[in-house]
Amino acid sequence: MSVVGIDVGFQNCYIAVARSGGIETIANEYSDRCTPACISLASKNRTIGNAAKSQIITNFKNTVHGFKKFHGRAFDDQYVQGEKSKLPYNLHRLDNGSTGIKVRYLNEDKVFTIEQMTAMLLTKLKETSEHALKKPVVDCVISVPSFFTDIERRSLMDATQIAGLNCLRLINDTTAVALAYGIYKQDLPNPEEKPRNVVFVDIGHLSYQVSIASFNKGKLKVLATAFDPYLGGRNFDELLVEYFCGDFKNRFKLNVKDNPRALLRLYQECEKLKKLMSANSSDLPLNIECFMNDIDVHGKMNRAQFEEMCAQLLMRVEAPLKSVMEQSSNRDEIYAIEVVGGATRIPAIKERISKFFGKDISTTLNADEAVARGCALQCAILSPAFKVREFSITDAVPFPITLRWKSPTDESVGECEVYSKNHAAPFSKVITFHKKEPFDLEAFYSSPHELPYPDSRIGRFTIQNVVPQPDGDSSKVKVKVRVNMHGIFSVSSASLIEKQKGEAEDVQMETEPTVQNEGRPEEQVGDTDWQKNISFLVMVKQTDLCLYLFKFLIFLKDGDKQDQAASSSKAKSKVKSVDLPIWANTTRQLDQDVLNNFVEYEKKMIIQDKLEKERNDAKNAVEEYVYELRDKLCSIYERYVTEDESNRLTIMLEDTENWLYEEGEDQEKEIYQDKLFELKKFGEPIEERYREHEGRPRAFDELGKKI
Ligand code: ATP
Ligand code: K
Ligand code: MG
Repeated sequence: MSVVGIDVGFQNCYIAVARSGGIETIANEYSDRCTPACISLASKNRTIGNAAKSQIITNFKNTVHGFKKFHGRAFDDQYVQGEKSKLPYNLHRLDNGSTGIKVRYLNEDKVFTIEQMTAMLLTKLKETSEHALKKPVVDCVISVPSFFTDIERRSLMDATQIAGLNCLRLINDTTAVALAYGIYKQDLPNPEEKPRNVVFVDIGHLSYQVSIASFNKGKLKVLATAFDPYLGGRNFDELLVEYFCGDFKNRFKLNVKDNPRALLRLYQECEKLKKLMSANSSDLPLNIECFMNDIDVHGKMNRAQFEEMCAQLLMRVEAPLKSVMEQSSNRDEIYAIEVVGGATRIPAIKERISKFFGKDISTTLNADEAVARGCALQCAILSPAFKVREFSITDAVPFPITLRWKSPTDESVGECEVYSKNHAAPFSKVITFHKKEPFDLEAFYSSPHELPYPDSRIGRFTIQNVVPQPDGDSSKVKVKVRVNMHGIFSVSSASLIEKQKGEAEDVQMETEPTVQNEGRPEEQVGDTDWQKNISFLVMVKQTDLCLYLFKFLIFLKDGDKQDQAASSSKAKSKVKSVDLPIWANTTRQLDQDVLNNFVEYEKKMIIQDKLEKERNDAKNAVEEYVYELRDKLCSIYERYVTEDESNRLTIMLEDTENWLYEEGEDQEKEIYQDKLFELKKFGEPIEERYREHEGRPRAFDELGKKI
């Protein structure tokens, strides 16, 4: 099994793999460890990563980037609509209302879903890791912003499936960083000692995330997270672009915003300038030749000016820090503040963070690669094939989750917050209901004001086949809910407890039920140790009408908690449990057949890219052979060809060259292969003669030496 960690950034992706030597960040075919999150579609193929990035300006309508945050979003979503006007490519409303991307591909108009776009990117990253590891890559761990909601996570999981990856865990960016920080630390406090609290800050191109985690030997626990989903490096680029658009309008009378190509170029130059300003506080130039209407433009900026310009943005650095501290312990107990992410290189950002804590920040982690490394470490931990130091990771639920239930026959409604904010995750709970008929459970995020997503619904789950007991009493129905390894909520199983004669009223420890899910089967990784330790708590709740008494038990299954009650009752009671089917309707998840089609289509595109590459290689081989033979004919082969032969061949080479520019420009692979074969029929005998002659004196010399 492969051990691969992938950081899918808004702008930059990184891959880390486990090899015998340890965790290693790997480079792509351009010897670049960063693969841009960029895809360019064309008439014969698609290019992904660095090659696509170089198409941003030339093929701007079909070069897609900056789409990560569209995952799980409706076309009408405010964020999507806000981005739409800024993007050089077209967005499109899909039939189900979600966001699609419209491009020209294989000479046709084509709309791709966001899942498909991310899958393309993942295909590229998969290939890069396969090349490095020299074996197929399927298993991996992928990073995700900690504030991604259920829908966004499900959408990203769909993308991994389209790319043929088996994502063992979607791990939160800052949790991956915490793992990369903690796993090698030799001096962490012992389990019984006071933990070490560390703040992790990651500011990327789009988003700003912060978390606080506590460490003891062999474990980390995320205490709290906070974020500004729309504060990152690109906000700073945008301000610079705004400034220079105004500047160029005044001084050169140019309307940059009317010209997409010029605007994209300006973005690139402003980003470069921003990076330079991080290292240099003096005046720096911004020059672009032939910018628009054949005009060369030039401008300048220095750090002080830049910081003044960005005052509003810089003010936003504090809020997430404040939030994360308010949610957890006080600030004297912070051992270190570790910062990663490209935008934390901006000196003013570092200053703000440091000032907030009254403490120097530390940059011991690789700002670009820490997330990917953490992902690879998590993958190694999950992999049976790899031996890693024992390290347990407890993440936190970012937004509280509530369950609401309704009975179809009576009017009774009840609800319960099953996961509070910062509740440990992954985590399962079992809720026991007393019911006579099937019922619905509705899951939703219960504090919409803090949700960086417009819809608080998670899904509706119908517990089917519920029947009364033979004596007409309500049946005891146990429903297991879960926030899984990916931070995704699900009602994972339900069972009906049948009364037997002589039943004790005690609660049973349930056997692991089989899940009948109308959606996709979930992953089967980890959390088995929960079954060992169970504790429970009983809650009683009355409906408004006081007609029904709902009794439900919540079992908190937690590795940290001990339970005697459940296990001791097991021996006494005689009950039979029947698994119940669950009909799950989670919002905006791809249907299985749609997903299957995407899987097939992705495979087709991979083959198409491969064929196109082979075709191009075959064409290049002809071209190279023409140049090589022509070159040799008037140098090393000269002595071995007659004038007549040489003339004939020269004409042939010239014809081939012309052909390559005309009708041979765009042919099938086989045509190029035939062409090369034809040329070689003439070229190779000459090559042979040359070798024979060249070889002779040397062979003679060798013979001489031996004698
Ligand atoms: P996100 O985490 O939001 O999904 P990402 O992971 O793709 O995005 P990073 O690679 O962490 O983002 O950071 C990219 C950002 O960092 C860009 O805005 C880039 O311009 C900025 N950046 C990189 N180096 C520097 C630097 N030296 N000075 C200022 N900004 C920098
Ligand atoms: K990144
Ligand atoms: Mg990032």
